[in-house]
Amino acid sequence: MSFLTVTRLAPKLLNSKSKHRLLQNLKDVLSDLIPKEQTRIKNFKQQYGKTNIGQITVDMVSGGDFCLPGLVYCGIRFRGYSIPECQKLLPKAPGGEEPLPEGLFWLLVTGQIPTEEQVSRCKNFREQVSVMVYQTLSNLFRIPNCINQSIHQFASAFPFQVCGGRWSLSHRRANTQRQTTICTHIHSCIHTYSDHEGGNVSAHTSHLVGSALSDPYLSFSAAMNGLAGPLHGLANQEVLVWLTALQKELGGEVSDERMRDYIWNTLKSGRVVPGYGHAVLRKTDPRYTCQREFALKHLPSDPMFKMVAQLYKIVPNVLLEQGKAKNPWPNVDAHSGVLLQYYGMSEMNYYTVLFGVSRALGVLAQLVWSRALGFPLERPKSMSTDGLMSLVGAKSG
Ligand code: HAX
Repeated sequence: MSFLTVTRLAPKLLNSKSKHRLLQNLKDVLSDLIPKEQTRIKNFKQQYGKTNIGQITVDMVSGGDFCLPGLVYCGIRFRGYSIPECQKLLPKAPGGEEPLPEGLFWLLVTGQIPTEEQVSRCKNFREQVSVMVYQTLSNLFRIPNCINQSIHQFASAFPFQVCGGRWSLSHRRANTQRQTTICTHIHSCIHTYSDHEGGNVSAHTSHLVGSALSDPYLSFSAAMNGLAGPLHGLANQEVLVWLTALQKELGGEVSDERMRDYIWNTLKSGRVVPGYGHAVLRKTDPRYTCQREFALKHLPSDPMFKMVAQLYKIVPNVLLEQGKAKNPWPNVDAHSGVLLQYYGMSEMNYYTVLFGVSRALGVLAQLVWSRALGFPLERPKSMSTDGLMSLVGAKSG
């Protein structure tokens, strides 16, 4: 896990190979990069493999791994580039203002900013995908397991009561064409979802499953099931459900005071404010900021956006006053639903699927490197509570 992250945070090093500008195919570029990176990691391990990089405490072991120093983290960056840098440097569609997904994938997998020619070759590859693949993907929405999951008692038992939908929805085929058209308009809003270091549930799951040499399809499916959780990817849908309920209950424009009361009622009923807080970030999510800037430019008068903007002024103070959340600031999911809705994607159940489409770019780029560098099976050592107690000399009675 740690070496994977080292690779992901060493982009500029890979970037220095200017000759890659001449290689137009992704496969050629990777064939050149991979042996060099293999050697670099091997040398690093040989020299520093036994170097101690931190301490492990009982809190870390029993606290969901949150603080284990297994990942290097320096904010949300794509191979070292900030979101605004990516927006500036990556190739765009003619007349477009946002990076093309193929260019972002190229960056994620190679660490290099691609040329327009390189991106267009990737796009050609996409066009070769057989119709059967699309049909099969469409049919996957009907996996019986997922239907079972949506009616299972866990779905209703979850304390966050507005989490109505599942990512594995029974998406209505009749709408597929319309949704696809909408998707092409809004893909520029969603590139921000593609990657976010290796520790989040979806990225980590794909890495874990892939470490058993499960193929990319299996690894990605597993990741998507993690993404479907309301504390992770489903949150963008939850946000919109919550906003809609807020709008319905309070009416059109509302005072800050009434909005504050509504937020407190949410908290007092034992629910979380969706779209706020984060496991590792301790500031406003830069992906939120990116989407906010997009909204300020393209939909400044949209009533839902105005509500999101008003919440941004109020929620952090309420969460600070409550004193529980370590990060009172909005995350990426606080905004995306409003953008999607504005562009006509009214089926909220589909939001997490879109997140998944975007996240595929990041986790699959990661998987390429995991295999190229031969990362081992991931197998954390586990121990019982009694074992942990005796390890630190505590009485187990
Ligand atoms: N509203 C109310 N309470 C919150 C909160 C929020 N938005 N965020 C955290 N808290 C509470 C936690 O529930 C926890 O309470 P308890 O001590 O009673 O259990 C306490 O504050 C400490 O939590 P934390 O350490 O700050 O946060 P965690 O690392 O445990 O959890 C979460 C991080 C993102 C799951 C959390 O902030 C949350 O539930 N947020 C709302 C759901 C959400 O927006 N999820 C999307 C996150 C981004 C993402 O992955 N997108 O895909």
